[in-house]
Amino acid sequence: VPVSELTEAAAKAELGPLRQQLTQWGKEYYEQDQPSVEDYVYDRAYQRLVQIENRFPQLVTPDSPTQRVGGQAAGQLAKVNHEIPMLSMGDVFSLEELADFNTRQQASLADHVEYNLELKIDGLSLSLVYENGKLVQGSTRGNGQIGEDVTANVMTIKDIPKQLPEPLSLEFRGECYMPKEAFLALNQQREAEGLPIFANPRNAAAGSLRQLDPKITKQRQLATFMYYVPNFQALGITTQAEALKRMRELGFQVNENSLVAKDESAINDYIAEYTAKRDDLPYGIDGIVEKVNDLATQVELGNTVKVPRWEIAYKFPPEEAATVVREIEWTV
Ligand code: NMN
Repeated sequence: VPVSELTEAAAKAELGPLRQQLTQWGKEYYEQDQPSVEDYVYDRAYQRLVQIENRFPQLVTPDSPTQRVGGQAAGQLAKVNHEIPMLSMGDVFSLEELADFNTRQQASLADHVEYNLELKIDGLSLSLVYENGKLVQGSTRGNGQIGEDVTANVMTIKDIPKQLPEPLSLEFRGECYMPKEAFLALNQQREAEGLPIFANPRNAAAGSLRQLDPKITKQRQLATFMYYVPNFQALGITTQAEALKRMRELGFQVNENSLVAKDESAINDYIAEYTAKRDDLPYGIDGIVEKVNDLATQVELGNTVKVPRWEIAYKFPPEEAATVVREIEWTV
């Protein structure tokens, strides 16, 4: 039934099982690193939840998946409190939706908006904290407020600087991922050893970073792309593009395929370019991220309870074969 035709009673009846299903899929994905469905199946169910809640805002509950980030910090790893919450990201699934999002966003702003476009690396978010230039803590996002302490594990990741060239006391955030080649080799090895294989590079990265034994993480060839400085004021920078440049100078890995776009046609060209190049990259991407480039404007736009209003992900359409084979019916 299209959402526009739902009665409130029918919406209410659908919301319970829909939220339960998404919560279950979320647990499998965020906490167990073992998703049972493809992302687009999850995304489609999530979009329906968003649409129903938009139509019947009185039915929104505080425990709805639309109101919270990720999963619980699980397992025996120590917990870390995120002083600045690690949020989720809104997403759109077509160029039209993206243009609508931009139009609405720009209507609330006085000045012309420039965007920084970045690839959406298919890994998991990572926070790195430095004190006087020394790496002192690594943590996962968890539920956004409380993440998992993976300090011993990040110490084994080769491309993460353990010492910065400047005595900064600052947090940096980015994505931890497993390169495609490392993922294929890992699964081959696991198969040969009779172990269960990982569903995709994202889950392999998450499973490898969230280990109790850093020796296991060390064998897994994890890599990072850093993309965010929560306390950017400390660096005296004013744009996201500068943040990327500074992080690169500090020795972090920063993805080289970002672009400052001034208008819709530049945005659409970028999306077309990476939709075509996606399979040739040595790491997985599941979309592109568009960020308001001016950092003061980001602060002005702020966040919802779950996502920043200054960034949005455009997600690539699922591969056609997968769509046909995996039609999953989750509605009641
Ligand atoms: O956790 P955030 O930052 O909101 O990211 C959501 C992403 O995680 C989306 O790309 C979504 O497709 C994916 N996801 C997938 C599953 C699944 O079961 N395949 C579950 C939860 C999230």
